[in-house]
Amino acid sequence: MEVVNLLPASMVVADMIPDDVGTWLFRCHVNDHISAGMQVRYRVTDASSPGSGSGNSGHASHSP
Ligand SMILES: [Cu+2]
Repeated sequence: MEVVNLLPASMVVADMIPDDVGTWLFRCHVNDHISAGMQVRYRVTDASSPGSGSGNSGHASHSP
């Protein structure tokens, strides 16, 4: 599942298990929300690879 639909004033908790390393984008698909900053990049690293332990992470929330 790549997209979760939310109605105004609703929320969902979604667990994500990455299947590839890299920098990924997490964002809302509502243009006004994107303009307001509701998007974040996050980095998935290979925990078994030396020196890859500290990647960027982000936190985003959705509100009406
Ligand atoms: Cu939004």
